[in-house]
Amino acid sequence: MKINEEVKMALEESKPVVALESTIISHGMPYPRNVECALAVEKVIRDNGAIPATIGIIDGEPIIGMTPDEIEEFGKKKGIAKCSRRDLPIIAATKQWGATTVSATMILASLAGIEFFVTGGIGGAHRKANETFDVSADLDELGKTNVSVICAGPKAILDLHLTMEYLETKGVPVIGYKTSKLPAFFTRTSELNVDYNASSPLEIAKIIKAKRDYKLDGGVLICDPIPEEFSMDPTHINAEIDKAIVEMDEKHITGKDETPFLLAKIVELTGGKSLETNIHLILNNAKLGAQIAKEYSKLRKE
Ligand code: PSU
Ligand code: MN
Repeated sequence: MKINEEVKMALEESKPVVALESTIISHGMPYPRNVECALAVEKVIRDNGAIPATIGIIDGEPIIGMTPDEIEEFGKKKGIAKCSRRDLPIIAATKQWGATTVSATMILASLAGIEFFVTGGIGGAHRKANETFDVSADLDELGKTNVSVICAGPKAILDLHLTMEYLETKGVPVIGYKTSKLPAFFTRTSELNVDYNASSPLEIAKIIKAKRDYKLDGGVLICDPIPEEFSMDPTHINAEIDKAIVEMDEKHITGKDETPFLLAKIVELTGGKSLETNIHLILNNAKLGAQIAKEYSKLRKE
């Protein structure tokens, strides 16, 4: 594993470090907005007092803290493999490039000693998962790897109810930031409740610390609703999501190709509006993630 100097130093000095994933760059957004977004997210993390570490795999070697040039390459290069827990050993042994999903990013962050990770949305139980078994590896990872994830909630392309049930089974606390409703990525709310409505980054840091003190392996999932001014109309976005899912089924797109297909299709169907929303919410998550990481390192030093 290659850990960049700045990240290594920060970890040695117990400074706050926040991991970022690379699937969102290569499979989640089109070029060049993907690169602009990745660099802007890093800046927000720095502006809020933490060190960013974008994670990806280059020629089989995990990189913890990619350079801006590496991020640019990730954003441009075609055909980078989407890498989850399952794919990691293959990508490493065959010396491929790998864009790490939430699950693989958590694994590599944890190996490097990073405990916080900011992204847009996590994978979850897909609609009809009770028949297809299509449950993202992200959920199992949250159940066992000690990295907490800050996101804007699971996307409504998923079955949110099944996703919450699965997280409960795996023992993952789902915390809403200043909300008691589960945010659904493009929208601030859904019909479901989170497990706890936290009012400050410090309160969240204390919950994570308690989880560690009790040696409860796994992550905490923090859901930060998209700011009001950028949120989408639920009726409109849900109608577009339904259309995208119909087309996915018609085209027999399955497995790891589902999520990237749906993300790209929704951008197309909303005339690019969902992409802008996506970028705003990640920047918003980055701010909260850095604040939580900062509070947590203060708590650890007390
Ligand atoms: N959801 C999003 N944007 C994303 C992803 C999910 O809103 O970019 C990516 C993340 O990398 C996540 C992965 O870990 O998709 C989940 O893929 P799957 O559903 O195949 O597990
Ligand atoms: Mn899947």
